Amino acid sequence: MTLSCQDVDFDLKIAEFRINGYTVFDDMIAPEKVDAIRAAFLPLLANVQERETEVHDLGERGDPRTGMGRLQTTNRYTLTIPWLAPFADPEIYEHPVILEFLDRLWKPDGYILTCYHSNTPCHGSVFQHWHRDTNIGNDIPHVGPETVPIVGVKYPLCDTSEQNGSFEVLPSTQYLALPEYEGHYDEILGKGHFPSAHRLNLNKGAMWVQDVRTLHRGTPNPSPDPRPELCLCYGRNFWHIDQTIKMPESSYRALSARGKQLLKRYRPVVWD
Ligand SMILES: O=C(O)CCC(=O)C(=O)O
Ligand SMILES: [Fe+2]
Repeated sequence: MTLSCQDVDFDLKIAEFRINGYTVFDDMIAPEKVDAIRAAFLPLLANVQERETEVHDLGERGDPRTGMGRLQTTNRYTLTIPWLAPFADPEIYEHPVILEFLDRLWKPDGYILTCYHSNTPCHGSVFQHWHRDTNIGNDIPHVGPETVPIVGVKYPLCDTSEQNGSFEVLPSTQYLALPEYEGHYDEILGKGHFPSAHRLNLNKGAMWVQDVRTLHRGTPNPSPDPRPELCLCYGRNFWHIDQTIKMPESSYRALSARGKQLLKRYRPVVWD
């Protein structure tokens, strides 16, 4: 059985999110569904791995249906996820628990879906730099807005642990906005005592919500298998982000009313 809204103390989850800068929901997606998504994802990853042998600044390349992505750092890939089955599943992007959480964090219908991508450390990957997924500390120095306007809703396609490169987070750093620290966290965290650094060891089927400001890093994956995690980005209507989900107009027309509202800023493409 997967989690439903009646099982969740949303006030508590909002408090976790506001205090820690992320919150985890277990048992959100049936394991068989995650396995089917993993099976469809691995060939896309293999194509990107074969083509993208060097780290470069040219952005992601390729067709999302067969593998659009790039080598981000040593043995670590980012891919755009195609808006197609089994990835584009309303049981996931319209998950009632996620939408209820976002409705309470922001307001109902006050946000849209802006991107669908993935992060995958493979065998031999190394630590990323400590970073945020936004430049807010530099763009708006000394100001930590109370409510972040964009979040990543992520789900791993396997259990994650120290053995396969689980995500590492420094909780409660989402309000820290001192420009003189930005770009220097590796040095500071490497030298000092920061015992709150925490590995997000997740169960397959979990989904979690990340405040994009919270400091974090990817970690080495010493295992033979890739550790994929897919990320749906949700943002408030007023927040500009230079990313859109692409799909044919016919796919958009087939969405539910809520799906149409969430994806209203999609970019139409012709997929023969
Ligand atoms: O998924 C991970 O291990 C971390 C990826 C990440 O934080 C990023 O690429 O921005
Ligand atoms: Fe990141």
